[in-house]
Amino acid sequence: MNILDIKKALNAGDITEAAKLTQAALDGSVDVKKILDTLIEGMDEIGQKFKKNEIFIPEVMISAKAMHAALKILEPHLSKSGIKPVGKVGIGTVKGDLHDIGKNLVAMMFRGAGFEIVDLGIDVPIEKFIDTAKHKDVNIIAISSLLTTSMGAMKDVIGGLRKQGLLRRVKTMVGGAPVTQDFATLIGADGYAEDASSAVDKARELLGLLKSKK
Ligand code: B12
Repeated sequence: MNILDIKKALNAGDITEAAKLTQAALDGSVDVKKILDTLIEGMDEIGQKFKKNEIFIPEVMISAKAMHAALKILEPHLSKSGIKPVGKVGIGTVKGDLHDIGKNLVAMMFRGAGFEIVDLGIDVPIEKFIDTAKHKDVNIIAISSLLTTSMGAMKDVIGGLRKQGLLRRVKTMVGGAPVTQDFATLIGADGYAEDASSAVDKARELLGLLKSKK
């Protein structure tokens, strides 16, 4: 088999094929890290296409599902081979807000880029974000808001994290349709991104995995 076919399966959103090819690569003794890198590259390409409006949410969702199917097969081998996730992100939609499509998309792209995700769900109380930062060993707390009425709670989450001294070791990211860079700066968030693939770039930048584009 050609390992690049895995990328094609991701692009086509072919869940069965992505899983089958990942298993075939493992059976053919292809290095686990190489398989993972190929998958991540594939998902990055999908993220770029999404950014350029060449593909849309349904395609990204289905490709992300194919990625999940491949990662599920790879997961036990990854832990055996000692490859560490590139970072750990606690993500949730802020208190008062039930929108989760964008948040899920961001979480999927993070997973695709090799991050471990703690998905806190929707309508997440401030204390739950703080608890996650305290006890779950995350590098980033990512907060989503789709309502102008729930945006203020993002500030409270960041304020709560600051009060507890957690901002020394945890970075914060905010996003969602009504959120802007100006708002993010105003509430003291470390990062803002307008879409899921930029969110991955920003997280890499915050963790020093990518040089700042500034
Ligand atoms: C789908 C939807 C719903 C669904 C949600 C289903 C679900 N499971 O999510 C339902 C029907 C439940 C719903 C309910 C409501 N909704 Co609604 N909803 C929408 C709608 C149409 C689409 C949102 C969406 O999923 N977009 C697609 C995703 C992919 O985009 P996204 O969320 O923006 O995410 C991207 C980026 O923002 C970013 N991002 C998102 N999160 C994060 C986080 C981080 C850390 C980062 C870096 C980036 C990032 O990356 C994502 C991917 O690229 C929007 C309209 C719109 N155009 O936004 C209204 C909208 C958000 N809703 C609105 C309203 C008013 C409501 C209700 C109050 C309606 C009502 N009267 O009951 C309720 C509120 C319920 C609640 N308490 O939350 C308003 C908000 C207005 C405002 N300014 O506050 C909007 C804008 C519609 C409108 N024009 O009036 N809604």
